[in-house]
Amino acid sequence: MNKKTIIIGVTGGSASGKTSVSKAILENFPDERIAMIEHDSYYKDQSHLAFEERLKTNYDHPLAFDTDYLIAQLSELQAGRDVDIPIYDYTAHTRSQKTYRQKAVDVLIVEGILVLEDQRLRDMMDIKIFVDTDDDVRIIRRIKRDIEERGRSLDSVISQYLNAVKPMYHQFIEPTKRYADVIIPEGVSNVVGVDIINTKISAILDENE
Ligand code: UZR
Ligand code: MG
Repeated sequence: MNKKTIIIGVTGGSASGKTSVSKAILENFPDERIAMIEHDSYYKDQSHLAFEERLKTNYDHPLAFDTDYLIAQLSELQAGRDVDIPIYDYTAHTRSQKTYRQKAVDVLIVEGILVLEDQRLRDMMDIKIFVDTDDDVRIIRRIKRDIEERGRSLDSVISQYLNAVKPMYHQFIEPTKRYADVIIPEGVSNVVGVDIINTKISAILDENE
């Protein structure tokens, strides 16, 4: 029998805890069965633009992503073929020259701020999750992360937040909550929510055996 690849979408605003929730799911299953794919890996290549130009891109808009490429690679993985996923460089604001090899697995977690925005992507998903964390908690985390891990200044994080992150959240991300099967308040600290999802995945995996 041909096994079906299970696709789980995990979305929520920037710094809501999407990555942490995804990792909490990943930890529960053996590596050869489950993997996480980040929509961020598919930010468009901007190497043809000068660095100053790249700074003007609205990275919280659906058009910043090469979602066609994500869909194509997900289809390859569903067909049982390995793919080479691009690696994004947040400091240079463009795709790097490097890729990483992803093997076909039983469960794929597709994580990102806009993974429920594209209908074709939604239609590929078996479980759709929205991580719902208060705006003030998200901005505090975002400031810390972008300064420590993504090489930004405090002023640049604040202006990006007010000019793009916040308005785009309300225009594009928050409206996708309606498509979620499950809404997890407060992300990974919501142990019960994460547990329920893991139980559901185990059940689907058992059916697939
Ligand atoms: P998460 N982002 C950048 O800041 N620079 C880039 O080159 C590419 C992305 C940010 C983007 C978005 N926005 O809010 C965030 N801005 O990465 C999404 N401004 O990542 O879901 O991990 O927060
Ligand atoms: Mg993240």
